[in-house]
Amino acid sequence: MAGILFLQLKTCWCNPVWAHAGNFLKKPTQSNMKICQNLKKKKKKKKHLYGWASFQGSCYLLSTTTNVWQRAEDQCRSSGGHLLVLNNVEELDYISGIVDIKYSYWIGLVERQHEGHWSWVDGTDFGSTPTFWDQGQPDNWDFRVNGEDCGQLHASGNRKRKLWNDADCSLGYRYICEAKA
Ligand SMILES: [Ca+2]
Ligand SMILES: [Ca+2]
Ligand SMILES: [Ca+2]
Repeated sequence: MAGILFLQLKTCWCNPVWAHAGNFLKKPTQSNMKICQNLKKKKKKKKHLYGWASFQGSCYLLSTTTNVWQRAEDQCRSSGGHLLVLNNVEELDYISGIVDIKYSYWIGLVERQHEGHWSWVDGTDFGSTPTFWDQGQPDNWDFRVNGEDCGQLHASGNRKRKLWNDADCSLGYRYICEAKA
């Protein structure tokens, strides 16, 4: 078990593609720094190792820039991942603890065919995962010309479990990528 965790950390902290785009949330531990430096066989700038989050076999990357939903998903794909897929409440609570609460973040939730037909970008059966819509959501707010067909974690005023909102896919928000460790 310890061996598996070790491998996950190594992958998460050292993948340069993800690290470059990272949000520098927390400093790596001394041991992680050592692992990375040994792996790379050369000294890396510290900032390239920051911003990594690892949980239950996944690596997460929180963007610091905004993008429309599809571009956000494309960015995640080009880094070997996809927008965040929330498989269980533990994952949501973990993410809720590391996001900047004042921002909304795109996740891998999208209504593709018709209203009410939500799906996860990685093919996970939407019906198999718990839902956490914020109060009154999804409302497909018709003030927006395009409707609201993309899912996000809703900004909030205090640190608690983040809830979901449907939003206009053509608006720019921060986003969260997920990749297998
Ligand atoms: Ca997941
Ligand atoms: Ca909608
Ligand atoms: Ca909404």
